[in-house]
Amino acid sequence: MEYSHKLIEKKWQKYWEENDTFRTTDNNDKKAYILDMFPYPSGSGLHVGHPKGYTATDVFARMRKLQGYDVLHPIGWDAFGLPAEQYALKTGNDPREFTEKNINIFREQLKKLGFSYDYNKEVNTSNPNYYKITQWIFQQLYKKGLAEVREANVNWCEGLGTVLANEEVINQNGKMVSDIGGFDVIKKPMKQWVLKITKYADRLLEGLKDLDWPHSVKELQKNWIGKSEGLLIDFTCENKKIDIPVFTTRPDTIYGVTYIVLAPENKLVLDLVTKEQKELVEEYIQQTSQKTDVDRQDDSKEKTGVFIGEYVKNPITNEEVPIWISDYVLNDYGTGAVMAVPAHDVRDWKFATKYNLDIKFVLETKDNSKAFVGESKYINSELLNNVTTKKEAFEIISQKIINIKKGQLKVNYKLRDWLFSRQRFYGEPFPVLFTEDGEIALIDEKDLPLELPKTDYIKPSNSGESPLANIDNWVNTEYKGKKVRRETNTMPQWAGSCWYYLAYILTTSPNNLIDINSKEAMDLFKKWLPVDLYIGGQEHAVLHLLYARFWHQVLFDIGVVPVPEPFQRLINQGMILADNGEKMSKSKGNVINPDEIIESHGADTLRLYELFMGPLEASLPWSFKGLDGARKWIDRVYRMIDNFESSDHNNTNLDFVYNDVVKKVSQMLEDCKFNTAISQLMVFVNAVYKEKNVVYKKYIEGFLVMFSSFCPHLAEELWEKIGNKSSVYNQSWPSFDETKLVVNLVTIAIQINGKLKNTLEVEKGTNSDILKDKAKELISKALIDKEIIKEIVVPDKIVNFVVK
Ligand code: ANZ
Repeated sequence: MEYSHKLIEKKWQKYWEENDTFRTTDNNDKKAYILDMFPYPSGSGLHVGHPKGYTATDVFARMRKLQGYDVLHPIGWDAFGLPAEQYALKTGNDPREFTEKNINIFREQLKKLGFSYDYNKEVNTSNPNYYKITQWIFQQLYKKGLAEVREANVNWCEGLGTVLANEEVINQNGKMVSDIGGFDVIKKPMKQWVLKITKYADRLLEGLKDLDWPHSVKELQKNWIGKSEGLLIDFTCENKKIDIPVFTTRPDTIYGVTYIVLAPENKLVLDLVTKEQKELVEEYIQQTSQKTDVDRQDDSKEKTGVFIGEYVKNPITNEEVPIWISDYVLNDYGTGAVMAVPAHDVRDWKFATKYNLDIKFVLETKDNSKAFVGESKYINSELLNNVTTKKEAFEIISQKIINIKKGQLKVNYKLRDWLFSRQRFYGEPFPVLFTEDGEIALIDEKDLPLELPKTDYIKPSNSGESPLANIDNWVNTEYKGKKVRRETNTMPQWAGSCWYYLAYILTTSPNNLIDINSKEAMDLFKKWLPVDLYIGGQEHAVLHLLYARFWHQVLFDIGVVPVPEPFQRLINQGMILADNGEKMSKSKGNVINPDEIIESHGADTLRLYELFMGPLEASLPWSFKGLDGARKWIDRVYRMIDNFESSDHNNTNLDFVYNDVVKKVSQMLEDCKFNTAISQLMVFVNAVYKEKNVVYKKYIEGFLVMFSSFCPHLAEELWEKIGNKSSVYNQSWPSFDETKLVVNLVTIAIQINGKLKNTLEVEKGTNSDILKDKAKELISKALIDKEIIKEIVVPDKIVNFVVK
């Protein structure tokens, strides 16, 4: 017999809505803030991948609620963005309407999945009430000197008509392309807002230590920040009286320097170059400007460069070495100049062998036909000969260089400041003004938000600026009696997602937020922060999570939030792939629409199936067979309640299984091991089916409470069916009785030809096959060379092997 998911799911969704069942409470000391990465409400609706993470957080949030916590489990919309703008451009519609429509579709879809979101707390990053605070936070960054307009060599994407952050550019076969759309990206100087995230590099690294995050994500963030500790060393060109600072992490190899290399764009190059070499050098600089950083760092490519005619003195050896330029040295890392040690650096080796430059080994190696990059004994290094560790050599030589005033310790980061302007319409306007004398002024707090102007038709401006540049009466205006010009760029989509987890806390009804900088806000932040569990895709390992942490740390420093890190525990859910293991995509036509599954199998089945597929973190292929299997089991649960009478009398048969299952499920959910927790629920159901008609009511109820976190609709229905009135969501998570877990062990005698060889402790009722296997394993030595002719098993008592 099957149950009608359509009737039941509608019924309970209506009940929850009418009873405001999931409203956030503030009754307890214990709190749980369970967060999903909020979706971008695209035109194509919810993808079947979304419910995987969303169900995981939902199960966890429901468990916490049933355990007596105050739970904050909200959802909202990362609503600004390029697709809506492009749609608007194509159709002449307003991106706001388009976005609103999509949000309504998404919300309906989420409701159909029965998530326990508190929709009173819904936020939308494109709502003026929301971006008022985004703008306020930007102003705080500005006031703290962390935002400035800078002429920067930016990543210009012609295809998208905008500048992109480094984080939004990827390397595709040695070419820089946009991560959205895969359009070509080139370097181009432009005036842009940048946020000085580099000032927080150390804090961002330090903060990772105490977070309960996947190791891989921490590593990605670490590498992205890319801290390296080294030395700045001055090499002096005596002819020109110019000091050239280089950054090196290997000052211990200074005796092996045979030339130095400057980035072609290094400003010193034109002062250093000799007349004879000038033409060649200028030609090379010109060539370099057409290359991308990705190309320049590609180690498989042949190295190129030009000698610039001058020499510098090695400050330790006083040797004269030639100065070269080459594009393998980047201008915006370190000092844009390196001391080259071809014997111990692979790139330098390639360059030196190509141009026939000296190679001098200063570390012992057996094979001097290639660069040696490991550690060994130092040679040809006056101060270091006989030193064997890099660390010691680093210290000795650094001290020497510092003493002779030729250098200083220096920490460098790969992290770059964050390019924060986009030439787009559909984003947050910057709450700033440019006065006629070129000054930057902030719009007063009381005049926020600065709203996006209404316009009939968005079109790109001819000058490569944002479409906002077309709206003359918006751009050129007056403020406090002065003529001013507005910023026409808008903020990147990251801005809204940098603080949305704070926005939920501030929200009293959809898109109504209290002042972020108030005592009331602080009290709420103290209650709810940090986020206890954050689940989302691995694709956000660097960008979103780094940007959000940066803003959070700034807000912490100015006393707006009470804790230094926003997200205490993070889990990346795996993807749901097509049944052949490929990524689902519209173009491949292999996308599965959750609406159809809800229609055919029910939301409870979809929820259960997606968590039962395998570990949450794994990417796994979709299987209709698996989906059917999930539904079959749910039907079995339904029949279990239907067929079995429940009684207040406990016949004790299920004592062990029930308590064991409660214990295991509770721990597994704590560890977010959802698939194995479901297996345990199955163990209980199987045990019930072995019973004769009557089951202890308390056990059935405990089961339903646990089951309700996975399959809330059916759980509510069955809860009602066994005679309860109020929602299963008002119950308590079941506890287990440890004493019932021990009585169930029995000792088995293991015999060979009737003689006792050993004993074995097992759970009562362990089946014969398992007993035989365990027994054989235990006395395997005694069975070697023996032929077993008969195996006698008396469950719970004896295993006897009759041998020849
Ligand atoms: C001499 C040397 C000897 C180096 C040796 C390495 C090995 P990370 O860890 O990435 O910071 N370098 C410095 N600035 C550079 C630039 N603008 N473009 C390209 N390369 C640059 O690496 C620092 C090392 O990268 C520095 O240490 C420098 O080469 C190079 F056996 O100096 B080394």
